[in-house]
Amino acid sequence: MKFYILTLFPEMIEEGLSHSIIKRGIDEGIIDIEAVNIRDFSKDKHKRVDDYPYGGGAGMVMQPQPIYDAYMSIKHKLSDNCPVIYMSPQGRTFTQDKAQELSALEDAVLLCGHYEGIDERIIEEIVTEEISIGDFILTGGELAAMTVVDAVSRLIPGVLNKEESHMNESFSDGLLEYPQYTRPPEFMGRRVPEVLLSGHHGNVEKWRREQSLKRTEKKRPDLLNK
Ligand code: 4G0
Repeated sequence: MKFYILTLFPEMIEEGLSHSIIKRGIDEGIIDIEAVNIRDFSKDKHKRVDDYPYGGGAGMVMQPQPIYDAYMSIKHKLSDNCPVIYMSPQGRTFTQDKAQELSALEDAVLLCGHYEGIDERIIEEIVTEEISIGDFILTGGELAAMTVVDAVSRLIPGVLNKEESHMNESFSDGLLEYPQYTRPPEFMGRRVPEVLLSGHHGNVEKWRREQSLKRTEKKRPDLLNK
């Protein structure tokens, strides 16, 4: 899968996604990330990409032309049904289901806004959907885009190894993960639950299922009603 990221901070994207699991996915050719610098498409002699909002008010708005030209510069490389996703606090909340849906695509464009947002005509003209990673405001859409790339990439076959893949199953059953322990058997006077040391596989499975349910009830009761 190829991700095209339209941004004012391409180095932030490249640096942020150049580690561990995502790096391996890129190195193995399973995923590809192209950060396109919107500022390169400014026609202003000072390379400006923002301007004052019509009607007045606080803050600046990203102008439509540099974003449009940045998009047109990659358009010939995009698949026919490639979504153009605007990372915005006004979008639908990103979920594991949404990550699963996107992971089936050939490619996706992620548009990162700054300032008070972007000129509405870009949303009408090129954006196909808006996604939010949660109800909070960030300085820019880059951290949101990187979150989406990470969550989607780890669902693409071959990006995770066999061991790492098990971690996906925990959220897929809609329950939280059971408690995990490693050596030593006692730490600060706290013992690892005896059942885990017993070697009785059936009992271990039963205990873990109970713990998952209890934990979900306590920490995320909203998940149980789904
Ligand atoms: C668009 C995404 C983009 C509009 C982006 C800000 C949070 C998220 C941005 C604004 C972002 C998120 C109207 C402030 C850039 N912040 N929750 N910041 N406004 O996904």
